[in-house]
Amino acid sequence: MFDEPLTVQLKVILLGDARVGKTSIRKSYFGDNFAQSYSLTVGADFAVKRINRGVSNIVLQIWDIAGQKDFQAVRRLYYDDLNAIVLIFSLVDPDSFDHLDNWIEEVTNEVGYETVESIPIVLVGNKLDLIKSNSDDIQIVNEKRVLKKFEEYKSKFDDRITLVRTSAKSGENVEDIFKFIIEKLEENGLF
Ligand SMILES: Nc1nc2c(ncn2[C@@H]2O[C@H](COP(=O)(O)OP(=O)(O)OP(=O)(O)O)[C@@H](O)[C@H]2O)c(=O)[nH]1
Ligand SMILES: [Mg+2]
Repeated sequence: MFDEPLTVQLKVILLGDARVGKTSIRKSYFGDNFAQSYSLTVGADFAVKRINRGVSNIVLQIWDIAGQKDFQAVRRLYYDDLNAIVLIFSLVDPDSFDHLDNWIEEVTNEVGYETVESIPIVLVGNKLDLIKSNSDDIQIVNEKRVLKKFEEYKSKFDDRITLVRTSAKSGENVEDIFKFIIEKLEENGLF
């Protein structure tokens, strides 16, 4: 039947160093309360959001992967069949920014260039609220460095990549991450 809705499963993975806020972003997107205390992810967690888009029923699987080094071997199990990557650093953790390329490399080693070079990618600078707080004891990632990195990624990934600054604490711009992914996948004809 032509008017039968089409169900599409989309797998999105959240990547980045430990403590950048992957779990917090996932929870914020699902409307859960923000947890101030850190509880590391072991292996991976995932949650599913159902979205109606035109004639399509989208089942958005959001995989929130453990960022701690110890979980590298386990992480590899979760990269299969991904449709989009959310690559997260903390705007107040320069090391997490310096490690972005390592994450691209890790995922590329698992799923291959062809996949990474064809799917939507969202570069996320999280903890925006802390920058706005003007606290003295934080180290902010230089804005020029962020823009330079984004330009570098744009020349590599074209318009399949975007940059979003978020606060998982306030929820600011978190929706934009997933909105971009859904729009790009729709453009690509996935549904
Ligand atoms: N102020 C502020 N704190 C945040 C934000 N996002 C996360 N945090 C805090 O940062 C810490 C780490 O957050 P998580 O979401 O657990 O980090 P993660 O990336 O999932 O870490 P792993 O599971 O170990 O890979 C927690 O204490 C959070 O409360 C944010 O946007 N603003
Ligand atoms: Mg986590």
